[in-house]
Amino acid sequence: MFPTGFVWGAATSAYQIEGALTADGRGRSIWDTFCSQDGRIVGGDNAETAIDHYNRYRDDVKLMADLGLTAYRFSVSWPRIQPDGSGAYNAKGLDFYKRLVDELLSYGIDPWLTLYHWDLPQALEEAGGWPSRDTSKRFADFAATVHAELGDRVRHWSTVNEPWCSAFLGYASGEHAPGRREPAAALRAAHHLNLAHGLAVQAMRAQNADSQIGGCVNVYPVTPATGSEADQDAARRIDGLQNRFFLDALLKGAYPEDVLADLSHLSDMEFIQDGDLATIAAPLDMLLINYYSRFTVSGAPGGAASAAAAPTDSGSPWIGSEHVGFVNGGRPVTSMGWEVDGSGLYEMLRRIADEYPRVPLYISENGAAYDDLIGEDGTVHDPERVSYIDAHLRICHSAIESGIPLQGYFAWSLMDNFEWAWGYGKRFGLVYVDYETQARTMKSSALWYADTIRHGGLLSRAQ
Ligand code: IFM
Repeated sequence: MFPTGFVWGAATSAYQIEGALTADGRGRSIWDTFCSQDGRIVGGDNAETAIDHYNRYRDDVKLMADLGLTAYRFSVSWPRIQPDGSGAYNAKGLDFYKRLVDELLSYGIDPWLTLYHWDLPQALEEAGGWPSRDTSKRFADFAATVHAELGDRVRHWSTVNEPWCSAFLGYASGEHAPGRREPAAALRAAHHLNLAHGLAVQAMRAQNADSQIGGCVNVYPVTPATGSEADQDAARRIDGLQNRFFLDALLKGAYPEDVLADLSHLSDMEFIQDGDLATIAAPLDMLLINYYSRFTVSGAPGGAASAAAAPTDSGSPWIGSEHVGFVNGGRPVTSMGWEVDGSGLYEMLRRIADEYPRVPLYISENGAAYDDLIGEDGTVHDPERVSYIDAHLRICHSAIESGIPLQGYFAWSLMDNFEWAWGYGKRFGLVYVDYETQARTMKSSALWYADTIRHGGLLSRAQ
């Protein structure tokens, strides 16, 4: 049994589900541009319709109520609310989120709002994008406006979802929008995403001390493939870029010295200005943790190829450590090629609770893609997903028992959706979506999750 008050949620993001990219005055985002370029998205997919949540949000909220969710984590689309990323706001865009939130509240579902899940207004990219410091300031203004408009009905706020992905997949490997391959720019982007987080926290705090505000990081435990010096150095480097660059900044107010040294050939770091780190480390009410898998790495020359390679032609996101190989650790994998390893979740929770004490923790994303099929009887049987979530929830339970301040869990994702460069080929949902008809069908994992929530804990071990 989980403690009373444990948050049982599911998560989505605007660009992956809404569609309606030109409706009601929405501006253009970097992902609209990226999807229109050849070779960027598997199968040439795009998010013009996605799963039509913009028009079907009432039915989708009803599904959440049927599942018994106590909370729903979603993001707002910046270009829907502020089409050019600066200047005029679009009342119709804001109204959509007000209607969505009111619908959630009418079922007693707590809205958890993420301000940025990767859909930067295209106009801001044209002005320099995240490598430009001004984008952080634009984001703080945007955060203040959304918070002023929705702060009366939304209590839980998070700033930037997975800044690692925006910075390093967007500006180093080019696997994500805007598709740039400029390592030095990616480093600036990473700092400005952190700064954007800090400035937004300040702006929201100044308006309402009751809001619960957090940052959101995607963490991976990193294991050296062998005990060799080269492999251990590879693990230190990847852990530094993936985990410590963001955790240390947000929670300790410092960048790790070894990571700055690894990157010193790229920049003199002049973009890190006095006071930035104090801004970034503004006290948080909660830390949102996205967890999927573990990395095993090798630093040997000619090391193994990535175990989770990008779907399209792209460079390395691991700036300064491009030589590191990602090795198959021999565990079962999901259809993303990601290794299933619940013990890594415990490892990261323990480490975060010990190194950065006193911050309440939430798993804000956890889940798995599998090749789900709808049967002739209209059901979707996804035992691997049940077993994945069951195993990770058991880890969450042990973490709580061992004193880690973990207070909630959000499955990724509520529904199948647009999986970025992978298009629609990867299904993460608890709910199956038929992309032709937009029909929603609860998979067996959804029914299992609903039972778990109803019970307040895990029943017998999932098969
Ligand atoms: O779909 C993504 C989500 O947008 C961010 N976190 C990881 C998920 C699965 O790749």
